[in-house]
Amino acid sequence: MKIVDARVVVSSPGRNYVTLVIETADGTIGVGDATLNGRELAVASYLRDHVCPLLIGRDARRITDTWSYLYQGAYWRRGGVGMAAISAVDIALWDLKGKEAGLPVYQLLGGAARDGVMVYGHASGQNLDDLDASIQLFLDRGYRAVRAQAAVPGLDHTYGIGPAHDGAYEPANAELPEEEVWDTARYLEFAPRMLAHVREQFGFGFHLLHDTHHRLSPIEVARLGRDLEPMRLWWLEDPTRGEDPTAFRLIRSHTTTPIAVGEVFNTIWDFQQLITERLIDYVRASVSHAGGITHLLRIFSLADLYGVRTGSHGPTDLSPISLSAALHVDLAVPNFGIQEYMPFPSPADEVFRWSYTFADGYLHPGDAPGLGVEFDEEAAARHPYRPRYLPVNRLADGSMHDW
Ligand code: CS2
Ligand code: MG
Repeated sequence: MKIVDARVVVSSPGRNYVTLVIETADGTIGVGDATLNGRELAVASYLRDHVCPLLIGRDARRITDTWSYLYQGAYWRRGGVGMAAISAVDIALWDLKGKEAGLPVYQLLGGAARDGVMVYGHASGQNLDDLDASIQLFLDRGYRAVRAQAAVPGLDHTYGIGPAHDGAYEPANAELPEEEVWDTARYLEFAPRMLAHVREQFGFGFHLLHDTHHRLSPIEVARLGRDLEPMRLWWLEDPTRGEDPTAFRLIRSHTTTPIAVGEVFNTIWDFQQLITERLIDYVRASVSHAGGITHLLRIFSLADLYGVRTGSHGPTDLSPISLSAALHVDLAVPNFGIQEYMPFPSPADEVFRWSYTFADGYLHPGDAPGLGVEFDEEAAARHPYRPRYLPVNRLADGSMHDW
């Protein structure tokens, strides 16, 4: 299983994806996702210029050693770009290991601990009527869990609103970052009203989630969490910035609304205090940003010790390779909670052919050897990279705010 080639393909079948392709001497191909939305080329260069040359000649079977070689060997630790690169290598090596064994990756992780992976869909609306229609669509399709986001009255843009089914729910479609205006007071008045409306309309027979996208101060979250307690959320996501774990002590001391954090984190160290002090309920890490399958398993094992469950990041700005890798982990770990799921619109399906399937609100990664995703490099070449950025946020007076 000697590695003879490692190449990076940046393509844009709907949105930008960075894909690592590792080939072994017998012609087996392993694929990894290295996409970092809005900073794609930095990871592509990290891989092409600094990692791929180190992979040639290595034994693809030595996953843990390769992980440590790239992490410790870089001297510089952590960070989004470097960790996305290491994650892609790790995911591709697990894909190769599964292919060599002739087994789906989840079998190598201990086998299925459940029959399917419960997912949540993204319902949203410009107003409450649109939101109702969107939620109804997900319930009709069999989803057991739905995230609800609606436009805050009086604001021109609100995060998370859009035609969620076509993968364009976020305006990552500008050649330079668009500027949006945020107003916390309006949001804090609206969000409890919006989520109470959802429970009044649809009852409590499904799991309800909501994402605050890092925008509140800890004391504002404390109040929101209390206001939302009657709505029995599955989770309130990223209610405040995640950099300061002690902020969550304050939140925890005020509310029983469950908290999910970590889609922007990239190592176990980012989670350590949040998990060991039981300050959060769900780990939101992405397999392609938090060190691949190898490191994600470490984070999830730590979480399991403290009764914290998994809730992996899975938007369409991670490629289908990431979603497949996450599903193998989800199926196998004891403390699985829920998985985010947004179906990939065409033409992503021209470039990536996945074998996971959806039924009754659950995904299953399938039983193809490895991850079960084929990457078509010729199709990818038909969709070249386009510079695209996420928006930024300002307050009404022009101050920068978290988006
Ligand atoms: C979001 C993400 O999925 C989520 O919960 O918060 O879509 C996030 O905005 C993007 O991954 C940013 O690229
Ligand atoms: Mg989020």
